[in-house]
Amino acid sequence: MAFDSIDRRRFLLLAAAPLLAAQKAATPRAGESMLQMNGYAVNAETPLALLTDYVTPNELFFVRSHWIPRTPDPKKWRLTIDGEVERPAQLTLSDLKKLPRAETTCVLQCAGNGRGLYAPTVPGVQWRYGAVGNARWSGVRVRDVLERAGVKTTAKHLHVFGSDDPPGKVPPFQRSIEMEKVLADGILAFSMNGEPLPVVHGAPLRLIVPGWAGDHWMKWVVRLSPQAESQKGFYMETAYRYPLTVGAPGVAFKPEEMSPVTELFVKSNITTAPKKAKAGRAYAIGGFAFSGAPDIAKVEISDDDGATWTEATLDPRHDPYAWRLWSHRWTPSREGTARICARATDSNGHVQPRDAAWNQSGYLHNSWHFVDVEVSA
Ligand SMILES: Nc1nc2c(c(=O)[nH]1)N[C@H]1C(S)=C(S)[C@@H](COP(=O)(O)O)O[C@H]1N2
Ligand SMILES: [Mo]
Repeated sequence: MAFDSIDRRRFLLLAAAPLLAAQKAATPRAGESMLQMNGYAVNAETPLALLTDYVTPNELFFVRSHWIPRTPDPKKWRLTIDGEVERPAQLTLSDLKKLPRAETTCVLQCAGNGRGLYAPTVPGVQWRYGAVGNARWSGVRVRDVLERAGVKTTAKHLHVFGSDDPPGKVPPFQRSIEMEKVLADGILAFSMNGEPLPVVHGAPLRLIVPGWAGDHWMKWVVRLSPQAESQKGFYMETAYRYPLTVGAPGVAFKPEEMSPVTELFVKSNITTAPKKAKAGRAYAIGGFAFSGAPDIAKVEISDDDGATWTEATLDPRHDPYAWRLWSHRWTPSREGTARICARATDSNGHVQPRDAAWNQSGYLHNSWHFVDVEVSA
């Protein structure tokens, strides 16, 4: 799409304008008080038409925060390491920067991306397509930080704490992640796309978990605590769980019939397609595909509801767990409404399903993405 970066910024500002107006209108008069409905979190998704770059620019990257971030003061900020370690520590950012640098380009997708597309409707932020982006994250390996503290073999789960502080009795966003995954792939990032990590994305330090859903990617990290058991609480035992078996739409499972959301499901979206076309002419179609597997094997396009498929061309740029851009020259054959759809297959052989399995929290939506084009003679 032909947006330059100034247009993109303006676009986002315009998108935020109704929010600001609503805040103004809600200014309480003397004697009145507001009811706090949530933590005034900022949640913003990116329009699909802007997700055409291999690396999503920082100012276009979606934001999902449960509560008002209580942003750490970078001067006073310390990373506390305690729990199952020989040498508990308090590290400054410059201590961390003395460790070997680690960098990865990979997808961050909110587990709830696409929740708004499920029927029956599921409560929660009604994300459609854009709670996803691909960025170059740079920092230090979790493994290096924990080995320096002498992590014990008794530790099986890394408890991760951010500095955000929910109001009243609302449960804190506290999580843990299997030691095996976080030691293999986890990065503590202080830089995003070559710039210091922006505050909304977790400055001074956030966790990167390549291939896994966004709820594991703790922002504003202040404490890491390796433990024998997983963390308890609402965000481990109730939220971010996915059914062990496919259920009927609209029917809820019990928490013990579900397990934590981890790896992303294989998925592709169309970001570029004409709105109108003429039969017999060729048009550029494009999009991205990603998965919880490190690579995308192929992306196929259909304009006959999946009866026949043609392979799209994969862009040469790729990194493990990054998204893969794809493009395709599509020639509509007859007039009328054409419905184009894309289907991705990953390096583990998982094929994107026609319909995502309905689940009560609306996680990991990955149905085929259909786009309509009006074709004239
Ligand atoms: N401390 C903290 N970390 C957090 C969250 C949060 O609310 N608090 N939200 C998580 C969720 S659900 C997602 S999808 C990602 C979103 O990261 P982003 O805002 O940088 O896109 O951050 C994760 N890390
Ligand atoms: Mo999320």
